[in-house]
Formats: sequence, structure tokens, C-alpha cells
Amino acid sequence: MAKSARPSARQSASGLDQNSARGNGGELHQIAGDDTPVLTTALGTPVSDDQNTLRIGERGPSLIEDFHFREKIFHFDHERIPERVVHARGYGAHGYFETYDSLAKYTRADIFQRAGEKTPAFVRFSTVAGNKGSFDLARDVRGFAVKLYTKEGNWDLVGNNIPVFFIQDAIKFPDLIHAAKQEPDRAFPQAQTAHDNFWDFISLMPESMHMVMWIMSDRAIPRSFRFMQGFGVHTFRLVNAKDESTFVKFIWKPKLGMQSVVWNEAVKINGADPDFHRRDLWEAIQAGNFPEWELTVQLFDQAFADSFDFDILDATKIIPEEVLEPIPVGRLVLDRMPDNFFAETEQVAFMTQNVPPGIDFSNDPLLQGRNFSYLDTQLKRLGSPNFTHLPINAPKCPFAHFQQDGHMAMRNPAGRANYEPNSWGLGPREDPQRGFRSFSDAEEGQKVRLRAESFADHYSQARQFFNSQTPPEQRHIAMALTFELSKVQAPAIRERMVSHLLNIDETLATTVADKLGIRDMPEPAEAAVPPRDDLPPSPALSIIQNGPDSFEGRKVGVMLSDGADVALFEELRSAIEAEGAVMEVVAPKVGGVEAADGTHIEARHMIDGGPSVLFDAVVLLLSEAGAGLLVKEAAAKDFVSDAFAHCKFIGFTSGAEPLLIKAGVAPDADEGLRRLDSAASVAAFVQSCRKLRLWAREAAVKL
Ligand code: HDE
Repeated sequence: MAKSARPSARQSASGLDQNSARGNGGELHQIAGDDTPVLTTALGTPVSDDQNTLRIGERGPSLIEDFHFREKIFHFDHERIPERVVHARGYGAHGYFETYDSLAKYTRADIFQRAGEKTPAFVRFSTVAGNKGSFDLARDVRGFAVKLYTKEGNWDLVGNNIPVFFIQDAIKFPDLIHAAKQEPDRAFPQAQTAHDNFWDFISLMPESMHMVMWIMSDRAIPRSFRFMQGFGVHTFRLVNAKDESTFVKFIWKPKLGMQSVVWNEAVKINGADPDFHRRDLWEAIQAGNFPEWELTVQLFDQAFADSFDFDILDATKIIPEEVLEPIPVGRLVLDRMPDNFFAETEQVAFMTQNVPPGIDFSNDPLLQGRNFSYLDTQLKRLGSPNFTHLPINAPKCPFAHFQQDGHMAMRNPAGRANYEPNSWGLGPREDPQRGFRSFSDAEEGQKVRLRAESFADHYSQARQFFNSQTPPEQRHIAMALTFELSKVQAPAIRERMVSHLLNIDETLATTVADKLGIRDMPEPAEAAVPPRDDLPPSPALSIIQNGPDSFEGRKVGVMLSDGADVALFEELRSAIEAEGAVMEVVAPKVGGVEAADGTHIEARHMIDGGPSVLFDAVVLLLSEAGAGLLVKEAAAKDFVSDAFAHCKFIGFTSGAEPLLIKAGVAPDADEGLRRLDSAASVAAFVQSCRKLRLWAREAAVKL
């Protein structure tokens, strides 16, 4: 075929950049019609043929003069920029922050001056260790980076979903990340810490033990970005108009409560839907279910800092909420997905040093190192000092300076003066009153490389975290440690880790040692200071104790077969919707099923493509004949046995019983199995789902 089969399209009248046209591809159109814009080169030259390169004769060589081909391939060849060295895999959304009340007493930051003030925001969630194409449900810390476009400049609160960190000094960061990522000779494992190098390093770094408890807990396998907390981690300062400083720790709390998955489920989600967290955020925002967090602050003065059990500059420590109550100061709502992932989520540049007047740093050595690092990484990744010209990074308030030129400069100062002071009367000048003033703390001392004695307690808060968990959560920590260490091939590293666990909790240590098959228990690791056992449990640290009080924002998978009871289905649909939850139909064929009364019901997934790990609760709404066919299907049996093993609530019709039994689940095994035969039973089922999981089942299931 010599010529393109594409119908010719008339040139668009406007000639404007057609790429700016939005549309998420929801509807299908004919391939090209009269109103289709004309394809052009990057410089606007209309293109006549985008199917064939220019050549001599039908089968002859291609011509260098084919500038359309050259430009197209050139641009394609340069589409990639370096991925982030950490937090490479991420997903972002736009929204706003709304201030509750004036915090003028504590800070002059403009964002906190007026009740009801709305500030545009962009948030990027991420995993840390995996590369850009890795799966979402890795066991990992989640980044929780918030950019607030305030009226006095951008404020980046570049946090995580865990309030502590592995290390106390930024100088160890490259070692930590090298050890966590894929091993350099073999380039695996990807997006996992379950390997020798990670545990070798960690077991040689007692300061990481508190963080180890957090990453082995369910915090590291969140169900959704929407159900995670976020933390600024370090101690920062608020500084008021009188230049008085108050220390502050920032905590984001999800409106829908916290929720995580179980490990066996996470592993299966990664296969069934590697984009599980991305899809969840995308779908929630597209459906108008805007996720929301409350920003809370722990405020304290020097006297509190001096009297607190640990050093407030040590990022491996928290201040328990029971000791210092977090005060709500505003809410963050995410209500819009980016128009383009690359332009916004990939090119967004967060930097801890982006703070507006009224917010300042503490001497936390990790924070100080971060303030140095983030600028480097943006230059490497985005390739030009003008990365602040990108719309996602530019401030939304007026700005004026004399920086000019450089790669990709999109705006330079206008006029003759590009320096100050100048006597042309042109350009901006500094303002000692309105400008950013660093808090003027008195500092003196010798030049040393020393870790403060006050940073030396590495086990007490690890123990406090473990003691604050419910029994299922403690079991999960033991199982996670066992899993991770079972992937470590050097027995000495496994034993070294157990020696640390002995300083945290003896039962935890012996459970893990037993499950790993360690015969001779090692001695407890030498502790720089003796671990304390007088720190009271902090219930705020448990996910299960801080879950939601409704099923809002969660998802039910309803398995349907031909001959299903349509009335019951409709009852279920309205009960789920009334709860603010979402329902998705799973059926033998994606084309749907024919209900008992002949109604056609569309499906979202075929059974193989919609395993129960994608849902928070499941329903088997099957006719007897339908179940009779499904008992022979492995995917249908897995759907049921996984939902049961993952402690989910399961609703079922009497017709579905044979499938339950075939999947090894007794229909009256426990209170999480709910017979559905009336509106009342449907309502009771949806209500029971508010508990999210029936943890009492877990001991019986023995995952
Ligand atoms: Fe980061 N970190 N980090 N980090 N970090 C980066 O900056 C760094 C640390 C965090 O979605 C990098 O733009 C050092 C703690 C998030 O774009 C880099 C140290 C916390 C993100 C960098 C830390 C974080 C990053 C890589 C030790 C929680 C993703 C790409 C002192 C409070 C932001 C980039 C996004 C990204 C350096 C430790 C959070 C290299 C040197 C502690 C959420 O600059």
C-alpha cells in the first residue's frame, strides 16, 4: 500500500496548539472527520502523511530531508528524564488547603493568618525504593509531599506516611538507599527490602530500630493513599511577627480513617493490579469523592523540649500524641487530577528548603542535610536551573528577581536593569519587614563530627511502638520480619537482627527466631543506653484503633451469575451507595449476566480479572445454577478463599453456598459470613463492613 488510508482532514481555523485540548478519552469517535485538527510538526507545518517516511521509489532508501520524520524520532528519543533517585514511583493530584483559624499568635506565615483562607496545593504520594515502573503495594514507606502555593511563596512540606526515619544524620542517606535498592551486581530485587544488603546495613545501624518496627507494621502496606497519615517528621519552627519561635511537628490525618491490607493480599494485588493505588486515587477524584486530610500541629516550647524524654532534633523519635495533643489547623482536599502526568507529577520539584516567612527549620541534622540535597536533585532531574519556570513549580503569587538566562529560560526580567541596587529606579528591592528572616537562635560550639549523647537511645520507642499495637498488628509485625529475614541468605545477618529484637520485645524476638528456625538464641545486641520499659502504650500508633467509623470510600466486589436475584442486587447497590462506598460487579463474562427476571446487568470484571484482593468486602450473589458452574472455576474458588483468608466480610445468597464449601469456607464459619435474603440482611451486612476486617478470624486462617 503506497498511500495512507487516513481520510484527509481540513486545516483547523484557529491554528492554535491543539495539544491543549482536554479529554480523558471516555467516548469513541470516528478516526478522522471534517472537524479534526490538522497534524503539524512542532513548528506548525501541516503534515500530509504520517504513515510513511519519504523515500525514493516504493522500496528505495529513505531521504535525510524528511524533516517531519527526523523531528518526530528526535523528540521521541529524548522523552525520558532521569527518574528520582528515591521516590521514583509516585502519583499526584491538585487540591487546596483551607485554614481553620488564625495562628498569628505562633506564626506570621500568611497561609495561617485568616480563617477560611484557601491555598492551592499539589500533592505527590510515592514509594521510596522501587523504580518508576514498580508496583504500588511494595512494603515500603510512602512519600507524602505537599506543595502549598501560598501568597508569600511556595511551602513544600515533604513528608512521609511514617513519622520517624531510619537514620539520624543525612550523611548516611546514600548508604541507606544503596542498601535498600536492588543489589548493584545483580540488579534485583526490585522495590523490596527483603534481601541481604538491606538487612545487613540495618542490623549494623541500631538507630534504625524504631523505623524498622514501623516498616514491618501494616503502615508500610496501605490500602490507599486516601487512608494514610502524613508526617513532616522533623521538628520545624513557627515564627511570629515578634520573631518568637515555637517548635512544631506536622501531622496529616485522613478523614476516612486509616486502613492497610495484609501482606498476602499485597503480594496478590501487585499481580492483579500493579497500579492499585494510582487507580484508587484517580477513580475517587473522577467520581467526585475528594479525599481529605486534616492538618494537625504539635506545638511546644524550649522548656518542653528540655524536659521531653528524647531529643526533639532526633528524627528517629516521635512525641506521642498522648503526651502532646495535635491541634487541627486546617484541611487539605484533593479535587483534581493533573491534565498530564509528566508535566505535573513527574516534573514537580519538592524541596524542604521551600518555606515561607513564618516557618523555619530546627537543627535536626537530617533536615539540614535535606535542605542541601533537594536542589541538586532537581537540577539533575529537570536539567536546568529554570525548573521553577515550569507551571507546576512556579509560585502562584507575584514574584520578582534578577535571575536570568540559562537553559529553557521562559521568562527573563524586562527592561534595562538586571542588577540591584540600580539607580534607574527599576526592579524589585529587598524588604526587611516583609522578607523571610531566619529565626535568630544563638549558636556556638566547636567544629566537631559527633553524634549527641541525647540521640543514643535506639530501642525504647521501638518497644513503645510495638506495645501500642493490637494483637493482630503485633502478629503482622512478627510475620513481616519473618518473611523479610527469610529472604536473607546469610544466617549471621538474620541472627544479628534477632539480637536487636531482643532489646525491643522478647516474645517478638523468640517468635521470629522460631519461625526462622534459629536454634541458638543470640545475645541481645549491645545497647548504648539501656532500653526503657516505662513508656506507656500510645493508642494513637495503632491503625486498627484509628480506623473509620463508616464504610465510606471503600469498595465491594459483587460476584454475579446468570439467574441472580435482581431485587437483592438493587437493595445491595443502594445500601452500598448510601454508605458512600462503591460497588463493582464481577461475573463469568465481562459482558454481564442475565438476572432471574431477564434483566441484563453489566460487569466491570471477569472473575479472573477481578480477584477479591481488589475489594474491601465481597458478596456472592449467585443462583444455584450459577454457583454450580463456578465451583469448577479455580478463579472463583480463589475469590472466596482469599476474601476469607484476608478476614473480609462476605455476604452470600443461599445459591452461593456450594461455592463457599468448595472454596473450603463453612457458610457459618464466623460472624463475618452473612446470609443475604432480605433488605434487612443487606443493610446489616453493609453495616458490619464498617469494621473493615474480622481480625478474630485471622488466628484460624493462619496465613
Ligand atoms: Fe527525601 N529525597 N531525603 N526524605 N524525599 C528526595 O528529592 C533526601 C527524607 C521525601 O514526590 C529527593 O526530588 C536526603 C526524609 C519525599 O517528588 C532527594 C535525605 C523524608 C520525596 C532526597 C532524605 C523524605 C523525597 C529525590 C536524608 C520524610 C519525594 C527526588 C537526610 C520526611 C518527593 C527528589 C516527590 C525525595 C533526599 C530523607 C521524604 C534526593 C538527603 C526523612 C516524600 O533530594
